[in-house]
Amino acid sequence: MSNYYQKEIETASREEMLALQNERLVKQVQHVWDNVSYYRKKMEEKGLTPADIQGLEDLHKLPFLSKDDLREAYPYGLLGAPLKDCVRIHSTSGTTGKRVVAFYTQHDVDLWEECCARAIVAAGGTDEDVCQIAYGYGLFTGGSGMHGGSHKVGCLTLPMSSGNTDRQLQFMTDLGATILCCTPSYALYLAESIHERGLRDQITLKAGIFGAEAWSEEMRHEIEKQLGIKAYDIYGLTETSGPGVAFECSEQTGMHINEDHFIPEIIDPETGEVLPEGSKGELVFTSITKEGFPLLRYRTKDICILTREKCSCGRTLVKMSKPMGRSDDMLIVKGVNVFPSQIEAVLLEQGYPANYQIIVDRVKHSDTLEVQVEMTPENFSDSLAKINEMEKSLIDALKTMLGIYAKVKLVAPKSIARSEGKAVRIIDKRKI
Ligand code: DLL
Repeated sequence: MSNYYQKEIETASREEMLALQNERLVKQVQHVWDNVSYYRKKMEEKGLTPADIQGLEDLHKLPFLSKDDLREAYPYGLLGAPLKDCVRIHSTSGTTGKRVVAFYTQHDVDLWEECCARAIVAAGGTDEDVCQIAYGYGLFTGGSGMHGGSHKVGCLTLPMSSGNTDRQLQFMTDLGATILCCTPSYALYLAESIHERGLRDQITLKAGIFGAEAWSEEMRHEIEKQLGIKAYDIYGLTETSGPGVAFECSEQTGMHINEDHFIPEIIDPETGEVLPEGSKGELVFTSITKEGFPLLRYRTKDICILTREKCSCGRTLVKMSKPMGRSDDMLIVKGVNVFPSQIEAVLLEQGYPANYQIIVDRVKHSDTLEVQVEMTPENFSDSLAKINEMEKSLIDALKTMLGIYAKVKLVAPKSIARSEGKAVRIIDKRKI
């Protein structure tokens, strides 16, 4: 199968998509009511039965689900299909509390892989391509999801998993990989390693599909420049299947949401009120085709904007902006909301590499914010006076962006630990 572009769905008219969503939503609510007692109880508490949900106009009546619900219902409380019909689990990489475990029937796996296939095709992938999957395999969804998508498109799939950079580069060059799938931070690390080893002219990559963590436009330009590719964003979360909930097309102005499987809403994170299209708020998803783990109105905590402008690629699927941070990852420093993505944008704009760490602490009842960023090898040999000047200029730019003072420390190249998966950017000592 060389063309996995599902034209009828991806270019459906608004009326066609609404009709499909209405039909699937009504069925899904009944499925959940019949099979998921945890959610049925939540509906009953609001005096709701499936008869109250006749279509999208009733969606707002349904109760939300949050990560806390998932933890409370751990492990089987939100299972929507008999265990004998489930064929796989995946789990979040969360470091605190109970993990979140999501279940998949074979049908769920098939639909998920189709979503990932759409992302690969949107990035120009065909059955002629060699697709290197350098997302982690295992409990994390990145590796398996993109692997399945790559198979569906008919690419030659290199199931590398993350890490072992020497081996990654050997296969990339020997087998002529054309598409790279990994986290953006690992893509930059690979790019750095390619330059160090003088392999740039042996690289045949044309595209990369990067996601699982926040990355700025500036980081995109950096990756594109260093690897000579087009870098596409991809979004998803374990709770809704994994990568492929939304993906970027050639226009690179936001990610098309696979609306035939996921109904998105934007809500005010404080009040839960549904906001009109174009507003910035928390993204909520209702999965309308899932059997094993059918979450209704799941609060992602990701802050973004939905837009329905005409896209030059021809797809009519609604677009989400790059997440502008998470409402729960959002740092509150001296009462000010700080998103790591704002800091990253300033650093890259000023020509620093995307290797940085944000350290928050509390000294004498007052919050402190420190940004450590690596110097480029060229700057490393600069005089102390020049380095002081550079730090001062960064402090000013951060103050303009954030509205508060952040101490800046320029550190030696390669002194901040590299990640093979999601980068660890924040050290909040106030929580330790
Ligand atoms: O990160 C699934 C995934 C794998 C997506 C590979 C894309 C590529 P989780 O580990 O459950 O699942 O983490 C989900 O990661 O709520 C966002 O906060 C963040 N995230 C995912 N994709 C992006 C992205 C996978 N493109 C959480 N940009 C989500 C920014 C992202 N943040």
